[in-house]
Amino acid sequence: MLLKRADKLCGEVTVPGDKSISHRAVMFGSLALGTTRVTHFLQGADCLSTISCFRKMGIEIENNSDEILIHGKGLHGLCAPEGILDAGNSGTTTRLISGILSGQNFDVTLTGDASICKRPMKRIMTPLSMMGADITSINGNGCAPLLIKGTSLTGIHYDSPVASAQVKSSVLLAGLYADGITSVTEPFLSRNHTELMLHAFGANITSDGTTASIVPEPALHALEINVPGDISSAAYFIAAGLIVPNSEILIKNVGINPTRDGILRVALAMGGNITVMNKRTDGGEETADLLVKSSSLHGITIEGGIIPTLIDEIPVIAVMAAAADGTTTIKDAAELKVKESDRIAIVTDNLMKMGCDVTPTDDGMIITGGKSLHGATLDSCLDHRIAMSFAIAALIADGETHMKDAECVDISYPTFYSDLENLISKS
Ligand code: SPQ
Repeated sequence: MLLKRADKLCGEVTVPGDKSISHRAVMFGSLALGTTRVTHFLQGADCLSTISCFRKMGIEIENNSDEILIHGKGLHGLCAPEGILDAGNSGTTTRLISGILSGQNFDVTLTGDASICKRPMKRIMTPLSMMGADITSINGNGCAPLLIKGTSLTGIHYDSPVASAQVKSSVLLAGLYADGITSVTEPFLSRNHTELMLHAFGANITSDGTTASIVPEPALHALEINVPGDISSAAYFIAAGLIVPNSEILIKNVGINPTRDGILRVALAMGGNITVMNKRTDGGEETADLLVKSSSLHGITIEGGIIPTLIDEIPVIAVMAAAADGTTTIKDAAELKVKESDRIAIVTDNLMKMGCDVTPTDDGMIITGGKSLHGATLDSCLDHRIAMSFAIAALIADGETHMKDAECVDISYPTFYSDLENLISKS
Protein backbone atom coordinates (compact mmCIF):
# COMPACT_ATOMS: atom_id res chain seq x y z
CA MET A 1 0.00 0.00 0.00
CA LEU A 2 1.13 3.53 -0.80
CA LEU A 3 0.98 6.01 2.10
CA LYS A 4 1.56 9.77 1.86
CA ARG A 5 2.24 12.84 3.95
CA ALA A 6 -0.79 14.80 5.26
CA ASP A 7 -0.98 18.57 5.90
CA LYS A 8 -3.55 18.23 8.66
CA LEU A 9 -6.17 15.85 10.09
CA CYS A 10 -9.56 17.14 11.20
CA GLY A 11 -12.95 15.72 12.14
CA GLU A 12 -14.59 13.06 14.22
CA VAL A 13 -14.01 9.31 14.39
CA THR A 14 -15.65 6.45 16.30
CA VAL A 15 -13.24 3.53 16.59
CA PRO A 16 -14.53 -0.10 16.53
CA GLY A 17 -15.27 -2.05 19.71
CA ASP A 18 -12.51 -3.12 22.06
CA LYS A 19 -10.83 -6.34 20.92
CA SER A 20 -10.10 -7.71 24.41
CA ILE A 21 -13.66 -7.07 25.58
CA SER A 22 -15.24 -8.47 22.37
CA HIS A 23 -13.32 -11.76 22.75
CA ARG A 24 -14.36 -12.11 26.37
CA ALA A 25 -18.02 -11.33 25.60
CA VAL A 26 -18.16 -14.29 23.19
CA MET A 27 -16.32 -16.65 25.54
CA PHE A 28 -18.22 -15.82 28.73
CA GLY A 29 -21.56 -15.52 26.87
CA SER A 30 -21.02 -19.05 25.54
CA LEU A 31 -20.46 -20.35 29.09
CA ALA A 32 -23.46 -18.47 30.56
CA LEU A 33 -27.07 -19.61 30.67
CA GLY A 34 -29.32 -17.62 28.32
CA THR A 35 -28.77 -15.19 25.45
CA THR A 36 -26.04 -12.56 25.74
CA ARG A 37 -26.54 -9.55 23.44
CA VAL A 38 -23.40 -7.68 22.47
CA THR A 39 -23.43 -4.32 20.68
CA HIS A 40 -20.49 -2.46 19.08
CA PHE A 41 -18.76 -5.85 18.80
CA LEU A 42 -15.41 -5.77 16.96
CA GLN A 43 -15.79 -7.57 13.61
CA GLY A 44 -12.01 -8.03 13.35
CA ALA A 45 -10.48 -11.31 12.22
CA ASP A 46 -9.26 -12.15 15.75
CA CYS A 47 -12.74 -11.89 17.31
CA LEU A 48 -14.24 -13.82 14.39
CA SER A 49 -11.76 -16.62 15.22
CA THR A 50 -13.17 -16.72 18.76
CA ILE A 51 -16.74 -16.90 17.40
CA SER A 52 -15.76 -19.71 15.04
CA CYS A 53 -14.13 -21.75 17.87
CA PHE A 54 -17.25 -21.55 20.06
CA ARG A 55 -19.58 -22.32 17.14
CA LYS A 56 -17.48 -25.45 16.55
CA MET A 57 -18.11 -26.41 20.17
CA GLY A 58 -21.87 -26.26 19.65
CA ILE A 59 -22.73 -22.67 20.63
CA GLU A 60 -25.22 -20.85 18.40
CA ILE A 61 -23.95 -17.32 17.73
CA GLU A 62 -25.93 -14.93 15.50
CA ASN A 63 -23.70 -12.28 13.98
CA ASN A 64 -25.74 -9.32 12.67
CA SER A 65 -22.74 -7.06 12.01
CA ASP A 66 -22.68 -4.59 14.93
CA GLU A 67 -24.88 -6.71 17.23
CA ILE A 68 -24.26 -10.34 18.10
CA LEU A 69 -26.43 -12.78 20.04
CA ILE A 70 -24.74 -15.65 21.88
CA HIS A 71 -27.04 -18.45 22.95
CA GLY A 72 -25.03 -19.72 25.91
CA LYS A 73 -25.42 -23.27 27.17
CA GLY A 74 -23.90 -22.95 30.64
CA LEU A 75 -20.50 -23.89 32.05
CA HIS A 76 -20.89 -27.54 30.99
CA GLY A 77 -22.69 -26.94 27.68
CA LEU A 78 -19.75 -27.06 25.25
CA CYS A 79 -19.32 -30.16 23.11
CA ALA A 80 -16.30 -31.74 21.41
CA PRO A 81 -15.59 -29.99 18.08
CA GLU A 82 -15.23 -31.93 14.86
CA GLY A 83 -11.60 -31.48 13.86
CA ILE A 84 -9.18 -28.93 15.25
CA LEU A 85 -9.93 -25.49 16.69
CA ASP A 86 -8.23 -22.66 14.79
CA ALA A 87 -7.44 -19.46 16.70
CA GLY A 88 -6.05 -17.75 13.57
CA ASN A 89 -3.66 -14.93 14.53
CA SER A 90 -5.13 -14.43 18.00
CA GLY A 91 -3.05 -14.95 21.15
CA THR A 92 -6.06 -14.01 23.28
CA THR A 93 -8.21 -16.74 21.71
CA THR A 94 -5.47 -19.36 22.07
CA ARG A 95 -4.52 -18.64 25.67
CA LEU A 96 -7.98 -17.95 27.14
CA ILE A 97 -9.67 -20.90 25.40
CA SER A 98 -6.89 -23.19 26.70
CA GLY A 99 -7.97 -22.40 30.26
CA ILE A 100 -11.60 -23.20 29.44
CA LEU A 101 -10.74 -26.38 27.51
CA SER A 102 -8.59 -27.73 30.36
CA GLY A 103 -11.71 -28.28 32.48
CA GLN A 104 -14.01 -29.88 29.85
CA ASN A 105 -14.86 -33.58 29.48
CA PHE A 106 -13.51 -33.85 25.91
CA ASP A 107 -10.18 -33.53 24.07
CA VAL A 108 -9.27 -30.81 21.57
CA THR A 109 -6.38 -29.85 19.32
CA LEU A 110 -5.96 -26.07 19.22
CA THR A 111 -3.80 -24.29 16.68
CA GLY A 112 -3.45 -21.02 14.77
CA ASP A 113 -1.51 -19.33 11.97
CA ALA A 114 2.29 -19.27 11.52
CA SER A 115 2.68 -16.39 14.00
CA ILE A 116 0.59 -18.13 16.71
CA CYS A 117 2.64 -21.31 16.24
CA LYS A 118 5.76 -19.32 17.25
CA ARG A 119 4.31 -17.55 20.31
CA PRO A 120 5.13 -18.97 23.77
CA MET A 121 2.43 -21.15 25.33
CA LYS A 122 4.52 -22.52 28.23
CA ARG A 123 3.43 -19.45 30.18
CA ILE A 124 -0.10 -20.94 30.32
CA MET A 125 0.86 -24.63 30.16
CA THR A 126 2.85 -24.31 33.41
CA PRO A 127 0.07 -22.95 35.67
CA LEU A 128 -2.66 -25.01 33.97
CA SER A 129 -0.59 -28.17 34.50
CA MET A 130 -0.18 -27.20 38.18
CA MET A 131 -4.01 -27.28 38.34
CA GLY A 132 -3.98 -30.83 36.93
CA ALA A 133 -4.60 -29.94 33.28
CA ASP A 134 -3.44 -32.34 30.57
CA ILE A 135 -2.00 -29.92 28.01
CA THR A 136 0.89 -30.64 25.66
CA SER A 137 2.64 -28.83 22.84
CA ILE A 138 2.33 -31.31 19.95
CA ASN A 139 5.70 -30.35 18.43
CA GLY A 140 7.38 -30.27 21.86
CA ASN A 141 8.52 -26.65 21.38
CA GLY A 142 6.22 -25.01 23.93
CA CYS A 143 4.06 -23.52 21.16
CA ALA A 144 0.78 -24.37 19.40
CA PRO A 145 -0.58 -26.72 18.16
CA LEU A 146 -1.69 -27.76 21.63
CA LEU A 147 -3.42 -31.00 22.59
CA ILE A 148 -5.72 -30.37 25.54
CA LYS A 149 -7.38 -33.37 27.17
CA GLY A 150 -10.22 -32.20 29.42
CA THR A 151 -9.90 -33.38 33.02
CA SER A 152 -10.75 -32.43 36.61
CA LEU A 153 -8.84 -29.46 38.02
CA THR A 154 -7.76 -28.23 41.44
CA GLY A 155 -7.52 -24.56 42.46
CA ILE A 156 -4.03 -23.13 42.96
CA HIS A 157 -2.37 -19.87 43.85
CA TYR A 158 -0.13 -18.81 40.97
CA ASP A 159 2.60 -16.16 41.19
CA SER A 160 2.90 -15.20 37.55
CA PRO A 161 6.38 -14.15 36.43
CA VAL A 162 4.83 -11.86 33.78
CA ALA A 163 2.18 -9.14 33.94
CA SER A 164 -0.05 -10.76 31.34
CA ALA A 165 -3.83 -10.59 31.15
CA GLN A 166 -3.79 -13.68 28.94
CA VAL A 167 -1.95 -15.78 31.54
CA LYS A 168 -4.10 -14.40 34.37
CA SER A 169 -7.34 -14.97 32.42
CA SER A 170 -6.39 -18.48 31.29
CA VAL A 171 -5.82 -19.54 34.91
CA LEU A 172 -8.96 -17.79 36.22
CA LEU A 173 -11.09 -19.41 33.49
CA ALA A 174 -9.71 -22.83 34.41
CA GLY A 175 -10.62 -21.82 37.97
CA LEU A 176 -14.31 -21.80 36.94
CA TYR A 177 -13.94 -25.61 36.67
CA ALA A 178 -11.55 -26.26 39.59
CA ASP A 179 -12.09 -27.52 43.12
CA GLY A 180 -11.58 -24.65 45.58
CA ILE A 181 -10.14 -21.17 45.13
CA THR A 182 -7.88 -20.22 42.22
CA SER A 183 -5.86 -17.02 42.49
CA VAL A 184 -3.20 -15.28 40.42
CA THR A 185 -0.74 -12.60 41.51
CA GLU A 186 1.16 -10.70 38.84
CA PRO A 187 4.16 -8.37 39.12
CA PHE A 188 2.12 -5.40 37.85
CA LEU A 189 -1.61 -5.19 37.21
CA SER A 190 -2.49 -6.15 33.61
CA ARG A 191 -5.80 -5.34 31.88
CA ASN A 192 -8.68 -6.44 34.13
CA HIS A 193 -11.51 -7.00 31.62
CA THR A 194 -11.81 -10.68 32.61
CA GLU A 195 -12.31 -9.79 36.27
CA LEU A 196 -14.86 -7.02 35.51
CA MET A 197 -16.85 -9.03 32.97
CA LEU A 198 -16.86 -12.37 34.83
CA HIS A 199 -18.14 -10.48 37.89
CA ALA A 200 -20.94 -8.96 35.77
CA PHE A 201 -21.85 -12.49 34.53
CA GLY A 202 -22.29 -13.55 38.19
CA ALA A 203 -18.95 -15.25 38.87
CA ASN A 204 -17.54 -15.16 42.39
CA ILE A 205 -14.38 -13.24 41.48
CA THR A 206 -12.51 -10.66 43.54
CA SER A 207 -9.47 -8.44 43.04
CA ASP A 208 -7.04 -7.12 45.62
CA GLY A 209 -4.17 -5.10 44.18
CA THR A 210 -2.33 -7.34 41.74
CA THR A 211 -4.12 -10.53 42.92
CA ALA A 212 -7.36 -11.84 41.39
CA SER A 213 -9.21 -14.83 42.90
CA ILE A 214 -12.12 -16.93 41.74
CA VAL A 215 -14.32 -19.45 43.54
CA PRO A 216 -16.38 -21.69 41.23
CA GLU A 217 -20.14 -21.04 41.04
CA PRO A 218 -22.74 -23.41 39.53
CA ALA A 219 -23.68 -20.95 36.74
CA LEU A 220 -22.96 -17.70 34.91
CA HIS A 221 -25.95 -15.70 33.65
CA ALA A 222 -26.45 -13.94 30.28
CA LEU A 223 -25.90 -10.19 29.99
CA GLU A 224 -26.29 -7.19 27.68
CA ILE A 225 -22.86 -5.82 26.81
CA ASN A 226 -22.11 -2.59 24.96
CA VAL A 227 -18.44 -2.78 23.97
CA PRO A 228 -16.54 0.52 24.36
CA GLY A 229 -14.35 1.77 21.51
CA ASP A 230 -10.88 0.22 21.60
CA ILE A 231 -8.27 2.57 23.12
CA SER A 232 -5.60 0.55 21.28
CA SER A 233 -7.28 1.56 17.98
CA ALA A 234 -7.88 5.14 19.19
CA ALA A 235 -4.13 5.33 19.91
CA TYR A 236 -3.35 5.73 16.17
CA PHE A 237 -5.56 8.82 15.94
CA ILE A 238 -4.26 10.16 19.27
CA ALA A 239 -0.74 9.95 17.83
CA ALA A 240 -1.79 11.33 14.42
CA GLY A 241 -3.68 14.26 15.97
CA LEU A 242 -0.67 15.16 18.11
CA ILE A 243 2.11 14.90 15.51
CA VAL A 244 0.48 16.12 12.27
CA PRO A 245 0.50 19.95 12.36
CA ASN A 246 -2.80 21.93 12.45
CA SER A 247 -4.86 18.86 13.43
CA GLU A 248 -7.90 18.53 15.64
CA ILE A 249 -9.60 15.13 16.04
CA LEU A 250 -12.54 14.14 18.24
CA ILE A 251 -12.42 10.41 19.03
CA LYS A 252 -15.78 9.31 20.39
CA ASN A 253 -16.68 6.60 22.92
CA VAL A 254 -13.22 5.31 23.84
CA GLY A 255 -12.68 2.82 26.69
CA ILE A 256 -10.39 4.43 29.28
CA ASN A 257 -10.20 1.59 31.83
CA PRO A 258 -7.20 2.54 34.07
CA THR A 259 -5.48 -0.76 33.19
CA ARG A 260 -5.47 0.35 29.53
CA ASP A 261 -5.02 4.13 29.63
CA GLY A 262 -1.21 4.30 29.63
CA ILE A 263 -1.23 5.82 26.14
CA LEU A 264 -3.16 8.83 27.48
CA ARG A 265 -0.85 9.25 30.47
CA VAL A 266 2.23 9.04 28.23
CA ALA A 267 0.82 11.40 25.58
CA LEU A 268 0.02 13.98 28.28
CA ALA A 269 3.48 13.56 29.87
CA MET A 270 5.06 14.17 26.43
CA GLY A 271 3.21 17.50 26.25
CA GLY A 272 0.18 16.33 24.24
CA ASN A 273 -2.94 18.50 24.13
CA ILE A 274 -5.72 16.00 24.89
CA THR A 275 -9.04 16.80 26.57
CA VAL A 276 -10.93 13.89 28.11
CA MET A 277 -14.66 14.68 27.86
CA ASN A 278 -18.02 13.09 28.79
CA LYS A 279 -16.58 10.47 31.14
CA ARG A 280 -19.12 7.75 31.92
CA THR A 281 -19.20 4.12 33.08
CA ASP A 282 -20.94 1.39 31.06
CA GLY A 283 -21.05 -2.21 32.38
CA GLY A 284 -18.13 -1.52 34.74
CA GLU A 285 -15.94 -0.10 31.95
CA GLU A 286 -15.11 3.64 31.88
CA THR A 287 -15.46 5.44 28.54
CA ALA A 288 -14.93 9.02 27.32
CA ASP A 289 -14.59 11.18 24.21
CA LEU A 290 -11.08 12.44 23.47
CA LEU A 291 -10.30 15.76 21.80
CA VAL A 292 -6.76 15.72 20.42
CA LYS A 293 -4.91 18.77 19.04
CA SER A 294 -1.48 19.12 17.41
CA SER A 295 1.22 19.57 20.00
CA SER A 296 4.98 20.00 20.40
CA LEU A 297 6.01 16.77 22.07
CA HIS A 298 9.12 16.07 24.12
CA GLY A 299 10.82 12.78 25.01
CA ILE A 300 10.25 10.95 28.32
CA THR A 301 11.19 7.66 30.01
CA ILE A 302 8.49 4.95 30.01
CA GLU A 303 9.08 2.03 32.38
CA GLY A 304 7.69 -0.13 35.21
CA GLY A 305 4.03 -0.53 36.12
CA ILE A 306 2.74 1.66 33.27
CA ILE A 307 4.08 -0.80 30.65
CA PRO A 308 1.21 -3.38 30.82
CA THR A 309 -1.30 -0.52 30.46
CA LEU A 310 0.16 0.49 27.07
CA ILE A 311 1.96 -2.63 25.84
CA ASP A 312 0.12 -2.76 22.48
CA GLU A 313 0.53 0.99 21.94
CA ILE A 314 4.35 0.99 22.14
CA PRO A 315 4.79 0.81 18.34
CA VAL A 316 2.76 4.00 17.87
CA ILE A 317 4.31 5.62 20.97
CA ALA A 318 7.67 5.01 19.25
CA VAL A 319 6.35 6.96 16.24
CA MET A 320 5.30 9.80 18.56
CA ALA A 321 8.79 9.69 20.10
CA ALA A 322 10.36 10.01 16.63
CA ALA A 323 8.38 13.25 16.20
CA ALA A 324 9.19 14.54 19.70
CA ASP A 325 12.13 16.71 20.74
CA GLY A 326 14.74 14.89 22.81
CA THR A 327 15.13 11.28 23.86
CA THR A 328 12.43 8.77 24.75
CA THR A 329 13.57 5.63 26.58
CA ILE A 330 11.25 2.61 26.74
CA LYS A 331 12.25 -0.06 29.31
CA ASP A 332 10.70 -3.18 30.91
CA ALA A 333 8.92 -4.09 27.68
CA ALA A 334 10.66 -7.38 26.70
CA GLU A 335 7.13 -8.81 26.18
CA LEU A 336 7.11 -6.92 22.86
CA LYS A 337 9.39 -9.62 21.43
CA VAL A 338 6.67 -12.30 21.72
CA LYS A 339 3.70 -10.53 20.16
CA GLU A 340 2.42 -11.06 16.57
CA SER A 341 5.97 -10.09 15.54
CA ASP A 342 9.11 -9.10 17.46
CA ARG A 343 7.87 -5.56 17.92
CA ILE A 344 11.20 -4.26 19.28
CA ALA A 345 13.06 -5.44 16.17
CA ILE A 346 10.42 -4.41 13.61
CA VAL A 347 9.62 -0.99 15.10
CA THR A 348 13.29 0.00 15.37
CA ASP A 349 14.08 -1.39 11.92
CA ASN A 350 11.23 0.52 10.27
CA LEU A 351 12.01 3.75 12.16
CA MET A 352 15.67 3.52 11.04
CA LYS A 353 14.55 3.07 7.43
CA MET A 354 12.60 6.35 7.79
CA GLY A 355 15.73 8.18 9.04
CA CYS A 356 15.05 8.13 12.78
CA ASP A 357 17.83 7.85 15.35
CA VAL A 358 16.78 4.73 17.31
CA THR A 359 18.54 1.92 19.20
CA PRO A 360 16.88 -1.36 20.14
CA THR A 361 17.59 -2.69 23.65
CA ASP A 362 16.84 -6.03 25.33
CA ASP A 363 13.65 -4.71 26.90
CA GLY A 364 12.68 -1.72 24.77
CA MET A 365 14.30 1.02 22.72
CA ILE A 366 15.90 4.47 22.87
CA ILE A 367 14.61 7.01 20.36
CA THR A 368 16.09 10.44 19.75
CA GLY A 369 13.39 12.37 17.98
CA GLY A 370 13.06 15.66 16.19
CA LYS A 371 14.78 14.76 12.87
CA SER A 372 12.42 14.84 9.88
CA LEU A 373 11.39 11.38 8.65
CA HIS A 374 11.48 10.29 5.01
CA GLY A 375 9.29 7.78 3.18
CA ALA A 376 10.60 4.21 2.84
CA THR A 377 9.61 0.70 1.85
CA LEU A 378 8.47 -0.99 5.04
CA ASP A 379 7.34 -4.46 6.05
CA SER A 380 4.36 -4.91 8.40
CA CYS A 381 5.54 -8.50 9.05
CA LEU A 382 1.79 -9.27 8.99
CA ASP A 383 1.45 -7.47 12.34
CA HIS A 384 -1.61 -5.20 12.43
CA ARG A 385 -0.10 -2.85 15.02
CA ILE A 386 3.05 -2.34 12.91
CA ALA A 387 0.98 -1.57 9.77
CA MET A 388 -1.17 1.02 11.58
CA SER A 389 1.71 2.63 13.50
CA PHE A 390 3.72 3.21 10.32
CA ALA A 391 0.67 4.48 8.42
CA ILE A 392 0.76 7.24 11.07
CA ALA A 393 4.54 7.74 10.67
CA ALA A 394 3.99 8.10 6.89
CA LEU A 395 1.72 11.12 7.56
CA ILE A 396 4.75 13.16 8.74
CA ALA A 397 7.36 11.68 6.37
CA ASP A 398 8.70 13.42 3.23
CA GLY A 399 7.88 11.44 0.09
CA GLU A 400 6.03 8.16 -0.22
CA THR A 401 5.95 5.16 2.09
CA HIS A 402 5.21 1.65 0.80
CA MET A 403 3.80 -0.82 3.33
CA LYS A 404 3.94 -4.55 2.64
CA ASP A 405 0.89 -6.61 3.68
CA ALA A 406 -0.91 -3.47 4.87
CA GLU A 407 -4.28 -5.29 4.86
CA CYS A 408 -3.31 -7.18 8.05
CA VAL A 409 -5.07 -4.32 9.92
CA ASP A 410 -8.18 -6.53 9.47
CA ILE A 411 -7.07 -8.38 12.62
CA SER A 412 -8.19 -5.56 14.92
CA TYR A 413 -9.40 -2.61 12.81
CA PRO A 414 -10.87 -3.53 9.39
CA THR A 415 -11.95 0.09 8.60
CA PHE A 416 -8.67 1.70 9.69
CA TYR A 417 -7.59 3.10 6.30
CA SER A 418 -11.03 4.51 5.41
CA ASP A 419 -11.38 6.13 8.87
CA LEU A 420 -7.91 7.66 8.45
CA GLU A 421 -8.73 8.83 4.91
CA ASN A 422 -11.93 10.53 6.18
CA LEU A 423 -9.92 12.62 8.59
CA ILE A 424 -7.46 13.56 5.84
CA SER A 425 -10.11 14.39 3.22
CA LYS A 426 -12.03 16.66 5.65
CA SER A 427 -8.91 18.82 6.02
O1 SPQ B 1 -4.52 -11.47 21.12
P1 SPQ B 1 -3.12 -11.08 20.78
O2 SPQ B 1 -2.74 -11.61 19.44
O3 SPQ B 1 -2.13 -11.45 21.84
O4 SPQ B 1 -3.13 -9.47 20.65
C1 SPQ B 1 -2.38 -8.39 21.25
C2 SPQ B 1 -2.53 -7.18 20.23
O5 SPQ B 1 -1.57 -6.45 19.95
O6 SPQ B 1 -3.65 -6.96 19.81
C3 SPQ B 1 -0.92 -8.70 21.53
F1 SPQ B 1 -0.23 -8.99 20.51
O7 SPQ B 1 -3.01 -7.92 22.46
C4 SPQ B 1 -3.00 -8.63 23.70
C5 SPQ B 1 -2.22 -7.83 24.74
O8 SPQ B 1 -0.90 -7.59 24.35
C6 SPQ B 1 -4.44 -8.77 24.13
C7 SPQ B 1 -4.60 -9.11 25.59
C8 SPQ B 1 -5.91 -9.57 26.10
O9 SPQ B 1 -6.95 -9.33 25.45
O10 SPQ B 1 -5.92 -10.19 27.19
C9 SPQ B 1 -3.56 -8.96 26.49
C10 SPQ B 1 -2.21 -8.53 26.10
O11 SPQ B 1 -1.36 -9.67 26.02
P2 SPQ B 1 -0.60 -10.26 27.30
O12 SPQ B 1 0.31 -11.32 26.73
O13 SPQ B 1 0.17 -9.11 27.89
O14 SPQ B 1 -1.57 -10.82 28.22
